[in-house]
Amino acid sequence: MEIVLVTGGAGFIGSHLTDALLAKGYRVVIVDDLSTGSLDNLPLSNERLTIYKRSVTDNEFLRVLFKEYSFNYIFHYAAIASVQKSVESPASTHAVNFDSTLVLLEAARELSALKRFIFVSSAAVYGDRPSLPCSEEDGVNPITPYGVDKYASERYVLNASSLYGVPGTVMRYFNVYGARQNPSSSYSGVLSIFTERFSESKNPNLTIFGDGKQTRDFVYIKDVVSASLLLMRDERAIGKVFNVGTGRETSLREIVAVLEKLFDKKAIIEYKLGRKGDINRSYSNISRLEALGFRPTYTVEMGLKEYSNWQECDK
Ligand code: UD2
Repeated sequence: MEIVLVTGGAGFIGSHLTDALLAKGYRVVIVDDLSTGSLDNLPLSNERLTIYKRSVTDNEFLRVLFKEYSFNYIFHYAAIASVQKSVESPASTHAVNFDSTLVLLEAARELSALKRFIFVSSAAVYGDRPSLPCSEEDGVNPITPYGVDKYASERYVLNASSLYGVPGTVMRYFNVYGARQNPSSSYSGVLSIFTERFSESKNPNLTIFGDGKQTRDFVYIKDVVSASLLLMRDERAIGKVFNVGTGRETSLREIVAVLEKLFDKKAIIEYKLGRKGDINRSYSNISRLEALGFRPTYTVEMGLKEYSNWQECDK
């Protein structure tokens, strides 16, 4: 049975990938310090699932772990996913968002059965770009510590393919949303915050930073999992970077209109100054991923409908 290491596997995205890997018959080992993830996200009774509540910055633990398991695949999700937090505390976020990648790569060099090291990067590496959509062939311009750490990690992962024979693939996720995304901090993803407000209140109070015309490529969790499984198994992905998005941009104002229609409620919006390091427009060119057979299946309307149904049931 093949074994997959999923760092950050108790988190919003990592836990969905874990479900899909278990359903496909893999054995999954999770390393997660549960700082933002939760055991509630995981099927704890599944005997092919092993969870270690440890940090990916704990080198000694990782050394022992890699002696114990001969991993076939590694997905490196563990990160402090908040761009704003990286702006406020660059040193502490760097230790998680960058150092952990280096340590894992060093450990991966010793694994003879490793088929793939998949690093989860972000659209943050593109920064604020004059030309859109963001394409993997274009240059990058990360404007926050988070983006810089993700980009540096990407380079190490791609170089490890040629330097040490560690077969690496990089996924640049755009704005992922869906079930289990935690709406409760001020750093939470905008769709988790907005959808929760709509589902909980008659007159949802929303804060929009900036004018609300900023756009994002909002990609539903199920499409993200499909893309990740596809990249894991397709050998053409080795040594390459892939955008994972929908190829469409949606503004926050458009999102509010979709939610107003979906819930049949009117939002009360307070506009505040834009956030430091915030990107104005962002959306992906996904032709590289499409060339491997990927098609996004969820529009924002469909994804938000399914997500809000989950939120209602989860109460
Ligand atoms: C997302 C990712 C981040 C990184 C980045 C790359 C999430 C949660 N974060 O950050 O990890 O990959 O993309 O570019 O997916 N906003 C409001 N009101 C709110 C909350 C947010 O107006 O209550 C605005 C925010 O200022 C920004 C937009 O909504 O303009 C999206 O914010 P976000 O935190 O959901 O995601 P982003 O793009 O900063």
